Amino acid sequence: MTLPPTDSRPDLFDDAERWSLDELRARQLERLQATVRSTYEHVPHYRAQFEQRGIHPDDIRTLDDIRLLPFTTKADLRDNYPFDMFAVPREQVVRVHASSGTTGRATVVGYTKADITTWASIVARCIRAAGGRPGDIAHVSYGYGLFTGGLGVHYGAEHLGCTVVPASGGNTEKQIQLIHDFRPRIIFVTPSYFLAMLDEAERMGLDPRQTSLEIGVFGAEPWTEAMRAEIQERANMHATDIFGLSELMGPGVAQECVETKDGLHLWEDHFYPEVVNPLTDEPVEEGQVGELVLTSLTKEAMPILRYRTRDLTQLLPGTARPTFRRMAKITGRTDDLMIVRGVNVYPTQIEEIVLDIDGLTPHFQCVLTRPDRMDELTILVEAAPGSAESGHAALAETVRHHVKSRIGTNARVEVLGEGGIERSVGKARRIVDQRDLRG
Ligand code: DLL
Repeated sequence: MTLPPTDSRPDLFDDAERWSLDELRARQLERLQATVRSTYEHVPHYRAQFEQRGIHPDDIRTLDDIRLLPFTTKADLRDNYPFDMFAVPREQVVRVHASSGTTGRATVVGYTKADITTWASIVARCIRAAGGRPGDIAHVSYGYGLFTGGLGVHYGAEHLGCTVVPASGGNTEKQIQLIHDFRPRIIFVTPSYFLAMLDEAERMGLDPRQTSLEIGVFGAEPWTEAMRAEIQERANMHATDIFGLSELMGPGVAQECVETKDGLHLWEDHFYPEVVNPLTDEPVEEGQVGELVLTSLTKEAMPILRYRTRDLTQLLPGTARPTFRRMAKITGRTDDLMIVRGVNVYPTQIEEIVLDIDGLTPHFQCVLTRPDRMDELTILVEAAPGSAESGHAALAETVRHHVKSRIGTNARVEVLGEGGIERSVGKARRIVDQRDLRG
């Protein structure tokens, strides 16, 4: 495989990427103190939390004092729906986004004018780290709308000086046509939707290895090293990982550097990371896996303290950007954990297995049922186009065997024909939970 050459030019770094570690820590403390003060003075939810714990903004004297602060959960945001978490008058909020979630009310987030500019500059930094440059044509297939993906990346790419193609999600054939005609160098899309685009390109008689695309910035859902290898091979382009969440801003909280592809640098000048044990809420030992907890350091409209992301990862020392710590690729979410007869299973583990087996497409879904009060996992996979149905039983057995030997659990496996697994144009739905938990 010969991937396009990358250049990592430090002359393109912004100021914060050049700060010494001491300077970074000093700025973080200053910004944390200002954030805490703003939440205390302007957000009744936080004021009440501070009073309940008997703490005051003046108690935050070092970065370690962050542990005195309350966590924020998705439930807190729902309880303050729609605008009660804002720390500025509503009139100063120039945009809102919302995430629907799977249950209950949406959570709403807001941005001041300055927040939008800060966000654009952070995403521009991500794009540079991914290898994008001013002047590149940038194709955006993240959804536009209440979801932060499309508009977040759009403003960042414009800020960097790219020519942006706001394709949004869906209408796959048209996307392929646009890529063919406009010749973008960089694409922003969920990895699962990109796979559907590759299938479509092949169906249209185009070779995905021959497109103009050199760089992909993939995120909004977990994806594995096996998926990276699959995409890089099939499309002959660099696949980098971008992480973010609406509650903290949107895409761009962390980004992988193209020259190392060794995890995502967390932009610590804007977001302060911790990793905690989700059961005890205590910090994990350095380098251990746990739940990522993030505090915003520069947000005006909706500052957020110690947000429980539910994402599982570990913190690693910086490499391509030495002062910023990295987060390892996300292995799953605390709420994606499937406990099947006592064994912990995450969809990313299934993804690795599926991608390892010849004769399967990379599309899959995990269906949970509960016959006789026992959880049962059925893995739906899809045979490669043109494969004979007579081979499906053997494929199913191969998957079943790998799941048993590598993860340690029994699963039923169904091999479907071409197109049998639903394609999503945004985040893939990996788990279909059909359990009746009342029984
Ligand atoms: O997904 C923001 C985003 C858009 C990120 C485009 C990257 C690219 P939410 O809809 O609020 O925001 O969902 C946030 O998605 O807590 C993770 O569980 C998951 N997620 C986001 N990026 C990644 C990633 C956007 N690179 C939730 N790897 C997060 C794994 C990711 N999971």
